Amino acid sequence: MNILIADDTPSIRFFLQKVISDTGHTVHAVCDGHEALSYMKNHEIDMIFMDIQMPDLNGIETAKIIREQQSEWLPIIFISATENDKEFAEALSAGGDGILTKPLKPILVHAQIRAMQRIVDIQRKLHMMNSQLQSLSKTDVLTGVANRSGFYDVSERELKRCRREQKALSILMIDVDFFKQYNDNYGHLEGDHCLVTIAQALKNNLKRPLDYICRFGGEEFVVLLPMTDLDGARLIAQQLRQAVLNLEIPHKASSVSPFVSISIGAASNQDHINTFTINDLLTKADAALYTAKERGRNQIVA
Ligand code: GH3
Ligand code: MG
Ligand code: MG
Ligand code: MG
Repeated sequence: MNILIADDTPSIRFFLQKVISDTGHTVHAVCDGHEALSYMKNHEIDMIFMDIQMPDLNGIETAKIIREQQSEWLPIIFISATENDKEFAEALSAGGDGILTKPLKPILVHAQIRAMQRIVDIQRKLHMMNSQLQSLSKTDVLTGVANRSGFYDVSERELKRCRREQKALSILMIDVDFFKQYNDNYGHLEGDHCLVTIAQALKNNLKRPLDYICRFGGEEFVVLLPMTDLDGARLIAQQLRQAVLNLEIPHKASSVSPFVSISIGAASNQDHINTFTINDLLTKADAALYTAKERGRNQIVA
């Protein structure tokens, strides 16, 4: 942990620095509440030992400010020169997590650090679980690519960015041809397996880091192409269509190809950068996809 000491008495700062360093934690010391607050603006700290009686801004006032400013919980252990119950109660109400009285004893300082470390560890674990859950909720369980919710997050962000830079953004709507027949012929499990293979092929053939693929639902995928006009989108769509054909997944019930194929509708906001929404683009790409199906499938309409 990074531990901060705030105490106006030099001998206490010196003593605490030594005692805390012995535990292997990193330690920094300041002389009063103002210094503590300004140090915390520029440094990440995990715990603070703070004198209650300090001139100017005392420990209790400083703790109140910390609790107002910090969204994260930060362990605050007060140090007091007096055994004053009323003051102790006030210090804990202000947001303190523990109190040590002077003269400080190393054994209690160490025990206090271990106690706070336990809670800090739990807090970190919860953080990690929270971000894992967050990322799981944006991922399609079957194929491992993003799901629709992930797509909306990223596409809104990228749309704003493209607008700022006055660059076009394009969308591909992809649908597997005659997939109902594929399921009917090879079974639903084989159908699932086919979707996983297609998703991976699509993902592997998107070379730029900003390009983003999601499973939009069923056997439909949507690809987001930031900083890309319609010509660029058409080019990428051709590569993706070819990549899926190259998988050579047999599809004997398809009337357009011996192998599983896809149809793609492409749309760009290149002529409406400041007005088109993501839904406008999806609607346009969906209409293009419908035309691609009508014209015989296994092709791109832009
Ligand atoms: P088209 O060429 O016009 O797109 O024909 P299609 O048969 O692919 O179109 P349709 O929308 O009628 O059928 C889509 C099929 O995709 C129906 C459904 O059973 C299948 N499907 C959707 N989601 C899944 C899935 O998660 N797993 C499997 N195995 N099949 C799925
Ligand atoms: Mg003092
Ligand atoms: Mg479909
Ligand atoms: Mg289909």
